[in-house]
Amino acid sequence: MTDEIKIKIVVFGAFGAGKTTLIQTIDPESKRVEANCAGGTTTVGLDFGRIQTEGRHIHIFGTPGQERFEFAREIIATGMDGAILLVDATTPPDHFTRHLSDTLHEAKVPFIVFLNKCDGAGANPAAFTGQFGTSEIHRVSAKDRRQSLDAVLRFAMALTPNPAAHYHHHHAQ
Ligand SMILES: Nc1nc2c(ncn2[C@@H]2O[C@H](COP(=O)(O)OP(=O)(O)O)[C@@H](O)[C@H]2O)c(=O)[nH]1
Ligand SMILES: [Mg+2]
Repeated sequence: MTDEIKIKIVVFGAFGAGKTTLIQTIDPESKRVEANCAGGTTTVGLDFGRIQTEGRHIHIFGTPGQERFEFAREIIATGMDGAILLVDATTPPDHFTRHLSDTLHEAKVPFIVFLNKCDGAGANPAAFTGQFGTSEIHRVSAKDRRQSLDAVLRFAMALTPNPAAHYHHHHAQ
């Protein structure tokens, strides 16, 4: 009988930060799920990937990046063991990303920051120094499989599965 540990990781980040790319890179079999919300008038996309390693089943969910889908993010985030905040390092720090960071700190969810698109000449990771409190920051390219997988696995292996973890949002100021 195997005693497999399930780990739920949720990827947050603004629209275009690279969430779908990251999940596709680490799990080429990952699925994109379309959910109907707001009475069927709005479609919310989410990504779902898996990594199986050393007795751990790691489930990775990508959240919708649009601000108005706060409710969908809450549902996807319920019960997460850890979070990744994905940031597009080719654009200046923005209010929405700061809001996500504040929310995750308040929820006391273990989370790390990936400064993404660091493969490109346009990336300016130094602009994000001090933006995310005490959270660890990694410079990555979501298109680079080894880099992305290494960073996600190192984070996932250090997490303690916590079935009681919840995500509480607060409104952006
Ligand atoms: N140069 C570069 N482009 C990236 C990287 N990750 C994502 N992109 C591009 O950024 C755009 C948005 O990525 P996507 O994964 O759809 O973002 P999402 O909205 O957060 O899911 C796409 O055109 C990607 O090809 C990266 O690491 N480097
Ligand atoms: Mg996406």
